[in-house]
Amino acid sequence: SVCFASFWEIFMASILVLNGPNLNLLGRREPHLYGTMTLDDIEQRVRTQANASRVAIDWLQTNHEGVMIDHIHSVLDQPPSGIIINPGAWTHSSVAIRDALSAIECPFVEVHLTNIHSREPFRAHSYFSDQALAVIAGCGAFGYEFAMITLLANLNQG
Ligand code: CA2
Repeated sequence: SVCFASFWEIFMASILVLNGPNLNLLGRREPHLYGTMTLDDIEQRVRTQANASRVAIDWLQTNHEGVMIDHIHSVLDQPPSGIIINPGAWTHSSVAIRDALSAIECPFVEVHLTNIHSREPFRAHSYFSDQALAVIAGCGAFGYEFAMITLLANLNQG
């Protein structure tokens, strides 16, 4: 089965993109902080990039912690090649999502639109960063694209 997994990954890598609470408001409120792109705009850009790299994308945004955890559990037995996660405010609060992610046997990249280190002090701590393959903060929507490049580069090395 290990052989089959690598065989499959050569032809079709898959990336799960997880977005936490309030990110559905992007582009509609606080553009000075979070930019003018909507989450749908970001998803379109990521899907275009994925198509060009022959990567399958599974995209989720939810405002409900349990929904996020259940979705992570749903890929336990068939993990994607990698996960891109912007946990939103759960970055600073959720041991539960951290634990769920740790159970999945694939690397993840943590993305933040803003530089969480230049904002309120409570945003500087993340429950995810020490487990992440990479952390990208302050690059706006580009962060998702950089995260995909990082995951694919890591796949090709492994
Ligand atoms: O910078 C990021 O991507 C964050 O993960 C965004 C979260 C914030 O709690 C984190 O500290 C950093 C907030 C997402 C909420 O996005 C909004 C967009 C428009 C209007 C209001 C909130």
